[in-house]
Amino acid sequence: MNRKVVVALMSLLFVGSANAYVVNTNGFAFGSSWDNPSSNVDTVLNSLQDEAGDNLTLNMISAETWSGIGATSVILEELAGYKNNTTFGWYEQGTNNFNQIFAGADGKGKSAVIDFGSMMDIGFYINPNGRAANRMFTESDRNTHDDVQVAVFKVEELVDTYILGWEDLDLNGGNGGDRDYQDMIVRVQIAQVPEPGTVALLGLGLLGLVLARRKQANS
Ligand SMILES: [Ca+2]
Ligand SMILES: [Ca+2]
Repeated sequence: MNRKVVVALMSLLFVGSANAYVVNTNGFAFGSSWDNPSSNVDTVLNSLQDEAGDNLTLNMISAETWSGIGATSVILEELAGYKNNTTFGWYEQGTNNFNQIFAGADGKGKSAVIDFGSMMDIGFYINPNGRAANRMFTESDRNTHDDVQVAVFKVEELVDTYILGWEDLDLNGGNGGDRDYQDMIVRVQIAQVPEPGTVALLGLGLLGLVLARRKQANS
C-alpha cells in the first residue's frame, strides 16, 4: 500500500471520530425533561455523534411534509418511558394509509430503508406508547390540538436529510408535555428520482466513451 493511500485511510479514521452536531434552534423554546432534568432535543443532539458526517449543522425548520420516492431512517435516540412501545412510520399526505417503519421494540441505531412505491407527498407519525388512538403527525393540523409535536431539523451538509425530534405527550391534553422533544429522535433521508439532466449527462458520457473506443478500434 502506498503512502498516499495510508494517509487517506488515516484521515478517514479521524473524520469518523470527530463527528458532532451544531444545533440552531432558531429561538424555539424547548422544555426540560420531567424524567431527565435539563435534557431536551437540543442538549441530546449536542451530545450525540453521527456516523454520516462530521460537524453537521442542524437548522430547525417548519417542514411538515416531504416529497420523494422513499426514505432511509435511523433511530438516533429514544429517551422516554414509552420507548419500548412507541412506533414510527410514514403516510401519504391527506390519507389514513399508515405504514410502520419502526416497532416499539426497535431502539437506538435501528435503521430501515423504505420505498414509497412512487413519487409521493408524505408525512411521518408516531403512535405514542403504541396507541394508534394517540397518533401524532408531522402535520400539526392533524394533531388533536393542532400542536407541534415534532421538532424538525434540516441537516445542512447532507442531501435531503432531516432529524425529527418527537414530543410524545399531547402538549395541550391532560398534564401537557414536558416539551423536551427527545422522546424519539429519528434521522431521515428522503430519496429522490434522479434528475433527468444527470441521467442525460451520464448517457452522453457513456456515448462518448463508446465512440472513443470505436474510433480507437478503427484506427
Ligand atoms: Ca423503541
Ligand atoms: Ca417528552
